Amino acid sequence: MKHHTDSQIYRNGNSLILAYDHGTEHGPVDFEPMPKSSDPKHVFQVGRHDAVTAIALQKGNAEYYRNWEEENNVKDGAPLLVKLNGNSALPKREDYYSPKQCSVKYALEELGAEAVGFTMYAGSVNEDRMWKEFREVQEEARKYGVPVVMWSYPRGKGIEENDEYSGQKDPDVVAYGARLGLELGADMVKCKYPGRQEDWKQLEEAVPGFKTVMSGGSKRSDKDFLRDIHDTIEVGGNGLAVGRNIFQREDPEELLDKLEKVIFEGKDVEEAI
Ligand code: FBP
Repeated sequence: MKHHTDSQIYRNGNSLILAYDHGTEHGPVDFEPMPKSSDPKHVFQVGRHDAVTAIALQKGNAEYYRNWEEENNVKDGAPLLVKLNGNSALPKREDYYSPKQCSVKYALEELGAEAVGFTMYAGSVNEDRMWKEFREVQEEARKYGVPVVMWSYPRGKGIEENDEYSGQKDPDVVAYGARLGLELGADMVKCKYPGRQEDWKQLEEAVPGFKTVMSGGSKRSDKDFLRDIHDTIEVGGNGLAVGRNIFQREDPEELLDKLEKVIFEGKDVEEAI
């Protein structure tokens, strides 16, 4: 069974996934720096930029997205990636867990998704349960022939209580998370950037030829952000899945223009800026 590399979520082999599931994961607090970003229609509109190869939404927003497209006769909206699981910042849990609230069938048949996404918290006491849920998602997605993107975020007691690791951004942990994506049957992994190019190189060496994208993280300057994404691509990365660094900007299109040059046109930071 081959990996899905011919989907609309790729352009020249790379991807820029606009993630907009923060209202679930972090709450409305993420929209405070740019209040217009709490309106999904604003972010859907941003997703029409040519650089965006997918928009990642929770089920409710995905329904809203399809209605928005229909009502406004939008034909060039970003391909839809439905995030099948997710968790809020509200509960006090024994350890990390991301429950599933959308089936592959619903995402594909009702929402017409072009891809699906799943968060995996390896290292949590809930890892076994999440593996089982991922297995079901992955096998179901294969029947429909759509790519599965794993938000591979190892965290929880297994990481925190292991003295060999310095936390969830430890390069060994991040590389391990990427490898799990490959071995559990994802088509692409989205991983946190540990902070140095050599760390991403280590990750790439753990998954030769496998699709990897950097997870955006909190907002930083255009230059710093472009530098990070450039450095990952230079050592084999395939792009970006980004939320706050886009929708927390007054003019996201400006940064998307620059990202397009770095991610899809192989430009240097200085050429892109
Ligand atoms: P950002 O670019 O804003 O970091 O978004 C990427 C993302 O994976 C989102 O899809 C998700 O909402 C968020 O980060 C989760 O981050 P965390 O679990 O580290 O709080």
